[in-house]
Amino acid sequence: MTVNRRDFIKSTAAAMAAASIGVTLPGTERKLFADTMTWHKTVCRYCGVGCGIMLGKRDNKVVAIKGDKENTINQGHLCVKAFFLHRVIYAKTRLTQPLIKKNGKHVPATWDEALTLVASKFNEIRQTHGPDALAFYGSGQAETEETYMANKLFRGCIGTNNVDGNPRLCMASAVGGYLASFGKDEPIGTYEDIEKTDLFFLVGTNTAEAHPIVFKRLVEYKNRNPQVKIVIIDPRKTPTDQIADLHIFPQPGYDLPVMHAMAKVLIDEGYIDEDYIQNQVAFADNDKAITFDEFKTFLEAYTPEAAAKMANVDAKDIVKAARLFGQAKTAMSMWTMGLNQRTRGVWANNLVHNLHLLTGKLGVPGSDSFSLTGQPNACGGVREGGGLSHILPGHRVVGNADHRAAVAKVWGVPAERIPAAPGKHTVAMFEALTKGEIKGMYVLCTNPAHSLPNASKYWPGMRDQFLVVAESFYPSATTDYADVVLPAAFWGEKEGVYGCTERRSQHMEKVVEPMGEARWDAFIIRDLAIKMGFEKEFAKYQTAEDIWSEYITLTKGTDMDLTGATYARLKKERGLVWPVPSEDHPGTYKRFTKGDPLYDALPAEKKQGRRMYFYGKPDGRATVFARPAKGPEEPVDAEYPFALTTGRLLEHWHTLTMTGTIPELNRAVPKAFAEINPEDARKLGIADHDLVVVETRRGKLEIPARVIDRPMAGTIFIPMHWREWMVNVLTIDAVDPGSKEPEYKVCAAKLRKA
Ligand SMILES: Nc1nc2c(c(=O)[nH]1)N[C@H]1C(S)=C(S)[C@@H](COP(=O)(O)OP(=O)(O)OC[C@H]3O[C@@H](n4cnc5c(=O)[nH]c(N)nc54)[C@H](O)[C@@H]3O)O[C@H]1N2
Ligand SMILES: Nc1nc2c(c(=O)[nH]1)N[C@H]1C(S)=C(S)[C@@H](COP(=O)(O)OP(=O)(O)OC[C@H]3O[C@@H](n4cnc5c(=O)[nH]c(N)nc54)[C@H](O)[C@@H]3O)O[C@H]1N2
Ligand code: SF4
Ligand SMILES: [Mo]
Repeated sequence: MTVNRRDFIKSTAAAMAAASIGVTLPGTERKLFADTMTWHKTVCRYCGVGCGIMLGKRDNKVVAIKGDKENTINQGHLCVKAFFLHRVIYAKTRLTQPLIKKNGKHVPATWDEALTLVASKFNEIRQTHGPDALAFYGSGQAETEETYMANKLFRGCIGTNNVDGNPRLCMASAVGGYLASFGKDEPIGTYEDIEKTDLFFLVGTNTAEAHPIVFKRLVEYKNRNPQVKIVIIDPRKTPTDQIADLHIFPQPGYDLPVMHAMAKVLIDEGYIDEDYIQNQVAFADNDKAITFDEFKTFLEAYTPEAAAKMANVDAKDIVKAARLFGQAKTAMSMWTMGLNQRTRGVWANNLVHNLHLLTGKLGVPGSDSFSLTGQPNACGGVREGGGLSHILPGHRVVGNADHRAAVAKVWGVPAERIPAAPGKHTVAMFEALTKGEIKGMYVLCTNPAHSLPNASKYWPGMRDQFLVVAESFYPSATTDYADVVLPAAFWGEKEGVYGCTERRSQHMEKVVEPMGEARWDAFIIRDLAIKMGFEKEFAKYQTAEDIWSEYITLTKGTDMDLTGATYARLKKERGLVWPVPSEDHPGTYKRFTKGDPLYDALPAEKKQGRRMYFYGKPDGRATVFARPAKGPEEPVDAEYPFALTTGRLLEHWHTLTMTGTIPELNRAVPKAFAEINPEDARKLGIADHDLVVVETRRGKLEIPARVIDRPMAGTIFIPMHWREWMVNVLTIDAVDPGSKEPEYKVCAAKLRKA
């Protein structure tokens, strides 16, 4: 069967309202083998939406896939990538044996040879250069159990906080935003709010292509309730745009003033909730407290007219957006990389939270400031599991001695082993690798040679230092540089837990044995640890449940209490939304308010007059921030007059090691392109499909043009997926000073016909 992109779109349009997003209907499972097939419950391998999947097995082979109808998130639906996911298990590019680089070439090795080599190299580096000469670079696609094992080995045994991962490239600004505004990471509400809201505020998210099942729920809800409004702020027209009541197109990197101006209109026109503000909100400049009046004074610079000039938009639209937000009884904001991947990503997050705090549209059904998560376990494994250089499992921080002691105790290691200072964040880690300060690195479930910003700058470090890559597929941009490649069991071949956007942890069943000699990442790390001499600390882990059960003891009594989310329950239920402090607890829909066990346990005097208490803040008040409206690190200029932005397409996943193995998806979108606005194309004499050269201060890329009215004039969009057209030779590696997240979403470029 050949399916092209148009067929996809047409066939699904016939099936449902979410026309262009390729969502399958429940019940479209294969009837073939129905009699001898067994179905197994798991979670989608791809995005942070966290859809439930059933895998059909016959003769120890996965032969079918369908959405899990009992799962509340997707209710049986799947998007197009997921529909082909089971076939990725059997891709020809699966890596089935360990490889060691000899004379510049990868040659097969036994597990014992490979792990002995890694253990001796890591021990030698540790002894000669100290623990900080080693690093672990992980992933929001790894299971919680896998990240937990790596964390224990690197921090608790080797003794370095050089533990970071690709959520730094993705969710770090959202973490920073939640911590600063509300005092605790992760959203307050859940997907349940979608069908209860009056207004969606979508900022810097191409929901239709990147979170299709969320988009589908939004579309269906709006179809049933046409009065529901959708406001978008995004410099690009995307399929998400189809459902917008209002779309504001700011210059990439210049939307902060738009949100300030919206706040100003909300205040000036009386849409704010005085009572809410008085009882649960504080105001601050960057680091010092200010009064509400001082905040109003700050906003004087952001009249709609002034903001419109800064962002190059229409002032009337800003006023309209603010009024829609103000008039709606409830509002739900969603955003993703358009805000996070910016040198002021944390501030951008704060400004969305500001709108909710000023209007009291928070902590009630239908209202939330709800960050969409990119990867399937960025929340679970990394934000909750402590997979960034400054955090520890259970929403703990490295800088806190009690937190270190609590973790060390459960790990059975001396508390002093975990250093008090945070390790290196991603970009700094790869800089240190390139300078030779880090001499050995373990990469798990991510492809940094392709996905890092300004990637080519970091290739020499990967090439010259001792690089170990655990991978399910071969080759990849990163395995090319690896001294040792370890074949990892893929999704479906291993058990574990993923935690998605809405604080929900879900169990994935192991359905089939791994291909060839591939092994589960968590056990690879366990066996490496044992070979490095940490038998006492690691020999006890025999099952996935052993690891999870230990991990959840570290969440007891924290804001993300998972004590009640035992394997026994997770195997039966469709996930649990923390806090879930006991085995009979149903999970928590809204945080910081009635029904949240931490709120309910507060003394009455603290809750007096307050419907929300932000217990992560000393005074229980959330913060509205007066953040200056800073633009991008590299503004356009006469020499580099175009804003280059990068991102995703519906059919493909990141670096194509998975979706690139599916012919149907490749046929739908076979190669990369640079989206160029027709007005720019005309001026430069560029026609559709012409080869063009896009050049930045860091590199040059020859790529086919796609002349289309999607990016606004002056902006170029290039998808991130293809190695042959690697856009990260162009992107800038400047990071947000707070979150250390890189600014993938905007840099300055020039453009010409090739
Ligand atoms: N199909 C598919 N889905 C995915 C993924 C995938 O690879 N493929 N990856 C997953 C992951 S890890 C992630 S992080 C998410 C990402 O999900 P999204 O963030 O939704 O996707 P992107 O395409 O990276 O960028 C989103 C939008 O940001 C806009 N943008 C750029 N600059 C600005 C700006 O200055 N201001 C505003 N307001 N918007 C701006 C872009 O125009 C783009 O439409 O997707 C997840 N889902
Ligand atoms: N230009 C540009 N660059 C970007 C972004 C952007 O918007 N623009 N977005 C950034 C963001 S948000 C993200 S999240 C990153 C994503 O970037 P990466 O994480 O580098 O991309 P993936 O292709 O998802 O890499 C996952 C790797 O893990 C392998 N793998 C799959 N399953 C397993 C497994 O079970 N075990 C092991 N050991 N390996 C496995 C896959 O084959 C693949 O090589 O990219 C970032 N880079
Ligand atoms: S929306 Fe995300 S989680 Fe759901 S099926 Fe698609 S890729 Fe998987
Ligand atoms: Mo991401």
